[in-house]
Formats: sequence, structure tokens, C-alpha cells
Amino acid sequence: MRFGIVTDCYGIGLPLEQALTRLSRIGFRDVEIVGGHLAEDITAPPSVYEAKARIRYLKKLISNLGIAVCQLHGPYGVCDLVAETETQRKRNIDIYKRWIDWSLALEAGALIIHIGGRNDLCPVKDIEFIICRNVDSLCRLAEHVEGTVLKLAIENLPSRCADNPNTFNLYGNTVSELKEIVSAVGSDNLGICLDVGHANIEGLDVPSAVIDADNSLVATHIQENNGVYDMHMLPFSLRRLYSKMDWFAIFKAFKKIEYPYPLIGECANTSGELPFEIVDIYLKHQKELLDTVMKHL
Ligand SMILES: [Mn+2]
Repeated sequence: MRFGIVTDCYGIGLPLEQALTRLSRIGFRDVEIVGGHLAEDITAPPSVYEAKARIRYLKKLISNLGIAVCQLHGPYGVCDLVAETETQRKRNIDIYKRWIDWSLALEAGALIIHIGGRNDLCPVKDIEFIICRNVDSLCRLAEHVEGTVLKLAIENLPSRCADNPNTFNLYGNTVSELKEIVSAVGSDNLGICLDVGHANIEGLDVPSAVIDADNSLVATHIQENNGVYDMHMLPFSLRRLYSKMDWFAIFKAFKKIEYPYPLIGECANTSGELPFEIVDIYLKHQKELLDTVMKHL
């Protein structure tokens, strides 16, 4: 088991090319590229045709650095797959298709998708309606990736959020809800991204959530929080008094299901706040700590 990380761990202000170079130098081989590193406006990414020179450059850089793009995170919650209107939903699906094209161009393993039904973006609160619209939107996205190895990974999102009280998700808060969507869509390209921190906020038993997700798991967001704020800290940052996340049990669960991909830290707790040289030292040692823990499970 290997530990990788998101590319905005230095803060989004450090360009992708520089972040990748720094991460490679300190030993990282596996990353999630964040949408904000590829497009100024994540709801309007350039087409891969418009961006072909940059894509060519990035692919060469990634290969030279020995890095694998395990995951790519597109528009986060803003392109809701249920949406306020059908026109908006169609527009959001098309934006996701552009992110799929980027994922394919960069040979990413999985594209992370936020499940539709965010409270503030989705006026209809009927759960059956939310499920139907998600399934329909995801069927259309699955069609767009058919015949490729790219996985679309729907992420569990919390049903309450102390940081941003209005932006919680009405559905897709548990592994069983995500599995219901995955089986309704019925595509080999669709799976789950388990955000263990979101699972913790939701009050789920995190190791059991990993076991439940089992082979539908195709992407991860590893992050620690206190169960209230979505803190996105590296594992072992908090004392047990403040965090109920038992990292030894969590990593053991990933080992038990023989999770085949690197675990990706969606961790940016010092991002943009420290000099890059300090972040390098911090990340290098955190990686060493996590690799050691995983090796000795
Ligand atoms: Mn996440």
C-alpha cells in the first residue's frame, strides 16, 4: 500500500508543474490532480483540443518525474448532477464530460464526482427524485467513458457541515446509498470514492465503511477531522480525544479488501500558509510515517 497526495497540498497558488516537481523530489509517486490546477474556472475547463499543447507538456513531465495520476478531481460540488433545472443539469453533464476528456488525456485512473443533491443547488428535496436524476446523469457520463479504463468515482459527502452550514448533501452520505446508485447505473466504469473524513463526520464506523465499499472502491480521500469540521488533515494529526479515527484499523480495512490503488491524502492543512521548503519537509516526513505504518500492518 502506498500513500499519495493531492496536488494543491502546497496551496493552489503553486502551479501544477511546480507542485508535481516538488512532490516527486520528496518521494511521492501517486497524485490526485485538482481541477483548479488545470482550469481557472472549474465550471468552464478548456477542451482537450484547446489545451493540447499543455496536455502534451504535462504528460511528458509526469512521465519524466515517474508520477502516476491516480485520481483527478473536476468541478467539486458546483456542477450538481441533479441541478435546479433540466437545462442546468444538461450543462453540468457537459462540463463533466470535459473533465472526463481531461482524465482520459492525462491517463488518470479515476475521475472524482460529487454526487448530486447539494442542498443549496437542488431545490427539490424529494430523495427518489434525487436518486433518479443522479442515475440518469451518471448513465450519460458512463456512456461517455464506455470502452476505456477510466473509472468514475462518486464520493460520499456529509449530510451536515459545520464549516459551511448550507452546503451539505441530501443524499450519498453513506456507502450503501452510493452502492445503490452504482448498481442502478450498472456500468463497469462506475465505482466509489470513499472520503474517510466525510464518513467520520457522518458518524459512520470508518473501517466498516471501507469493508462495505469493498470492490466497488476505486478512489480514496484520506483525511482526518474531529467529526465536526471537515478539516482535511493528514492522519495522526489529532489526539484520540479530538478524533475518533483509528488509523491502524482504517488502514487494516483497506488491506483486508486488498484495495489495489494507492491511498490518496486529500490533505491540505498547511496549504498556502507555510513556505514551500517547510511544506516539503512536513510532507516528506508525513509520507515516511504513513508508509511505515502501512508496511507494518
Ligand atoms: Mn473529498
